[in-house]
Amino acid sequence: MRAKRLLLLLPLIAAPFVLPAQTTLRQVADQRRLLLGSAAQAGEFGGANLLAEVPYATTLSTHFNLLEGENAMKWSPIHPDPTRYNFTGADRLAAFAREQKMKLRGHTLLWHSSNPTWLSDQAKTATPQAMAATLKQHIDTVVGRYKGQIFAWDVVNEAVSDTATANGTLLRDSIWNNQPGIGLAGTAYIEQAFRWAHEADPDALLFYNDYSIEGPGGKFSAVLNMVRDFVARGVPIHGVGFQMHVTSSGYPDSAGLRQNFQAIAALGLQIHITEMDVRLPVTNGVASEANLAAQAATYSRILTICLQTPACTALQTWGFTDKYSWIPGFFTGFGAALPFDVLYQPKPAVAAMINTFQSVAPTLSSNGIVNAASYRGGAVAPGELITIFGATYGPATIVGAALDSNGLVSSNLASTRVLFDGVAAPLIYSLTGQVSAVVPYEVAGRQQTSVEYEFNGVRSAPVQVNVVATAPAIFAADATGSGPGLILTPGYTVITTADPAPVGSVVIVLATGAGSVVGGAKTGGIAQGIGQQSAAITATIGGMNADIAYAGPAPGLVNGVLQVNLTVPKALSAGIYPVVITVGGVRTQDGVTIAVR
Ligand code: 9MR
Repeated sequence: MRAKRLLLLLPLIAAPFVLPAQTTLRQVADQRRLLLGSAAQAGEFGGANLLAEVPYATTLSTHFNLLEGENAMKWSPIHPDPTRYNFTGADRLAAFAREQKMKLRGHTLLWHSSNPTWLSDQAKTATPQAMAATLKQHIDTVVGRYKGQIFAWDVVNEAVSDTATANGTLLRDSIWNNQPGIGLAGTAYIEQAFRWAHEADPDALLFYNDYSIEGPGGKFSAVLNMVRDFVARGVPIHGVGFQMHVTSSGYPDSAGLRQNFQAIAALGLQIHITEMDVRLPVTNGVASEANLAAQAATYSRILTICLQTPACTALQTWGFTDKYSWIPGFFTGFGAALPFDVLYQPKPAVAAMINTFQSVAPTLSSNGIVNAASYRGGAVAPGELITIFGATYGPATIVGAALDSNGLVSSNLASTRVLFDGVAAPLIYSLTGQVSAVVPYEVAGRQQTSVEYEFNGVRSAPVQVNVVATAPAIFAADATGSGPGLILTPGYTVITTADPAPVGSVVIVLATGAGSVVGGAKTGGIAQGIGQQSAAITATIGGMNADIAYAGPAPGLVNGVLQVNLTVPKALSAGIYPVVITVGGVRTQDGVTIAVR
C-alpha cells in the first residue's frame, strides 16, 4: 500500500523540467534543409572542454545541426609532436556530433597559422620533399581517422594573400607554399593537398576556405581563378568556404555577395558560410540595443542570401555564445558577435534568423517538376502524379498522404500545399526538398498552368508549366524511374526476376500521366470502380503487342493512377523484356522491364 502511494507521488516529486516549447534554430533549419552550424571548443590549446559545460552542450545541440572544431583539428593540437597525434578534442567533437545527430565539418589540413613549433622548426632546414612527406602523412592520418564521420573538410585555409590581384593568384608566403614549400609552384601545392585529402576519403566534400572574399575585389578574383582552374582540370574540390567575419556596418554588400555566390555556384561548387560572426562595439562587453538590432539584421540578411542561393548549403557561426568568442581578444573594443549572450540567452539575432527561415520564399524551378514515375520533366497532364524537387522548405521528415473529411486525398500535408492556378492539389507525400502531388483534372484544355509551392503559408514565386493531354510513365518497383516495373500478378504480388510472370498470364501495370477519364474523374478522389481513359491505349512487352484487358483508373487508389491489365504475349520465351504503354500516342519511358517465364 505504502509503496504504491509513494509511486503515485513520484511524478510530483521528480517532475521533469520541461523546456518551454520554443521554436529552435535547428528545427527551422531542418525544415529548409540548411546545415546550420557552429564552431565548438573541446579542450584544445590548454582551454576547457566546453562540451562538458551543460548549457553550452545543450544550446549547441538544440539550435544547430552542424558542428566544427574551432581549433581541435588544427595542426598544433592534433599533431603536437612529429610522431604523435592527439585526437582527444577532435574525438570528443566527433562523439558529440554522433550522439546529437549533427553533421561534422573538419578544419583545417593546411594553414600558415597554428602550426606546432616542431613543424615550424622543421621547415627552417627541411627539404621540400621532406615537407611534402610530412603534409601527406598528416592528411592521410587525420582525414583517414574521421573518414565517414567528417562530411566536409576545409582542406586549405587562407592561402591567398590579402593583397592578391585579379590578374593572377598571389599566394601567401608559408611553410607549405615557399618557405620551403612542398616543391610545387603556384597553386599546385594547394591542388596537391586536395588530391591527398580526396585519396584519404573519397566521399568527403573538400573546401577551400578564406576570409575577405565576401565582396568583389582582387582577393575574391584570385580565389575564383584558382578554383575555376581546379574545376576545369578535375581537381577534387567541391566548395568554397566564405568565413564571414563581419561587422554590422554593411560589408559585405548584398549585391556583391550574391554576385560572388553566383560565380562559385556557376562552377558547380557548393558554398558554405563557415565562420560567421558580427562583431559590435562594446562597453564592458555590453553592446547597445541599436547595435544588437543591426546585428540581427545582418545575420538575417546573410541567411536570406544563402537561402536564396541553392548552392549555399551550410551556414556556420564561429562559436554561438558571447561567453566564448575570439573577437574580444583580437579586436579591441569589440565583442558580442554571436547569436547567444554570455548567459546562453538568445539575442535578437536568433529571432531574426528564425523569422528569416520561416519567411524567405522557397524557390521552385520548372525543371524540378517531373513525372512521379519516370522523373521526366516537361509538360504535365491532368491527373498526373508529379514530384517536385528542390523546394528547399517543408517538413524535415516525410509525411505521407491522408484523406480529408470529404474522403479526398488531402491537399494540405504538414502545412505543405502545391497549387495549380491557385487551387491546392492532392498531395502524395511531403518532405523538405521533395513533394509529390496530383495535377488537378481541372487543368485539362489549358495551354499552361501556374505552379506554386507553399509551406507554413509562405509561397514560392509561380512557375509556368505547359499542359498536355497525356504524359504517361510506368512506376518502377524501386521508385527509381527505371528497371523492373511496378507490375503485379492478379493476386497483387509484385513480379520480380526471382518470381517472373508466366507467358499468357495477365499482369497489372501501374502507371500515371494518362490524362482525362471518360465522364470525368474527381481530383483527389479514390477510384471506386473501373472506368475508361479518354485517350487510346496500346502496350508492348518485348516489342510484341500485348492484349489489354483493362486500362483505366486503379480501383482503391487515387484518381490519376492508371491500371493496365496486360496479357504477356505467348510467343515470348523466358527473359527480361521492356514494357511500353502508349497513351494518346505518347510512349512511357524507356528502361522499365518485366521478367517473364
Ligand atoms: O577562433 C580561433 C581561435 O580560438 C584560435 O586561437 C585561432 C588560432 O588558431 O584561430 C581562430 O579561428 C580562426 C580560424 O581557424 C580561421 N579563420 C579565422 C578564425 C579567427 O581567427
